[in-house]
Amino acid sequence: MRKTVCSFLVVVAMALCASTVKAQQNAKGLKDAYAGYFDVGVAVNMRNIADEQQIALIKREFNSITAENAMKPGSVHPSKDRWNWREADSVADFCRRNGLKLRGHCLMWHNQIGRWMYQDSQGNLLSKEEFYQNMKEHIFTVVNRYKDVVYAWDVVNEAISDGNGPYRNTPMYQIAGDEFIKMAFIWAHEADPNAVLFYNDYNAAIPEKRNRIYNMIKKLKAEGAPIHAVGMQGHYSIYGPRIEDVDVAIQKYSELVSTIHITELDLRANQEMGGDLNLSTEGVQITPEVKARFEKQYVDLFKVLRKHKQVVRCVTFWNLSDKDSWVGERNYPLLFDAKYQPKDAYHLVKNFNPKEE
Ligand code: 9MR
Repeated sequence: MRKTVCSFLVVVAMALCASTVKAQQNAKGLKDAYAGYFDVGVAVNMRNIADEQQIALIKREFNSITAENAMKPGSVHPSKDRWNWREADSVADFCRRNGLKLRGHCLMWHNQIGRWMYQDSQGNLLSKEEFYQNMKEHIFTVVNRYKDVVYAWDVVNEAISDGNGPYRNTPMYQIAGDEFIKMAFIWAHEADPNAVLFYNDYNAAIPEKRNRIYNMIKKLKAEGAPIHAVGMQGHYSIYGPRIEDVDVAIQKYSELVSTIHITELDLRANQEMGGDLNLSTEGVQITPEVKARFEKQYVDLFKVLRKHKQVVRCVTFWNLSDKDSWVGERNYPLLFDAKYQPKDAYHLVKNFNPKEE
């Protein structure tokens, strides 16, 4: 009898132990699975950091934050003499409170930027001197305000053209040519010599655009621009880019910089790629075939990112769940579904086997 009770207790103890181990494993997030590789980040909106359950999810899974919109020039500096810090401050405070790293996004972009930065009230382009004065003041003020918590800045976003290149023909480019890109880096570096400074763009793995980005960084570095790092945004699709192109792009950029981040990762279920705002948010049917492609693309991508762990230091998902995604939940883009539940792809990305690599 005593023997039977003992065996029973041993079995119960083992079961409890196994379930604790399982619970521990389950409790571990992406950031823990990737601890020996790179940080895993997420772009947040204001709702994400106000809702207790979403906060818990963020803290469990991620160790780096990007403000999806709150720190952009148009948000913090809508007109020359107006600053609007409320949302940017709440993201910064969220990171301070929770000991999370914060990537600053972004200092100069042709989108979500007040026109006052580069044109007068009649719509004429400003002189280079006036534009530079505005840009310098903007960069110094923002970088100084978040110096204690922002460790990396996307200094210039999307300055390379998608079509006839090499540069995107923005008003800022029309005023100052590529010198404005160099000056943005110089001033960001002056404002915070410790910040890691990024050039950030989408479709950065597509060979043509990759070469343009590569040549621009090489040229501007030679002219003295402190470009420390490349942000490859992501905004991929289940059909592309080819993982070999991601692999080659990382190798190429590593010739110029020692740090690469995937800054805005999501995978659309349709054929579109990139960060262009004119893209549709049309979804497709998530058939078993689409789901399988989605999982394979994530698995293959993370495999190549792990291979480059010496240089890839952070991978940030662009939004917390499909519900938050700028490409729409019908595009099925992230590892958490519209109910904030992990998809099968989440487990596949998380539970990789390091021995197989
Ligand atoms: O996700 C962002 C979306 O909420 C905004 O409406 C949009 C327009 O400014 O910007 C989105 O984020 C962009 C990022 O800042 C830069 N790369 C492209 C992203 C998708 O457009």
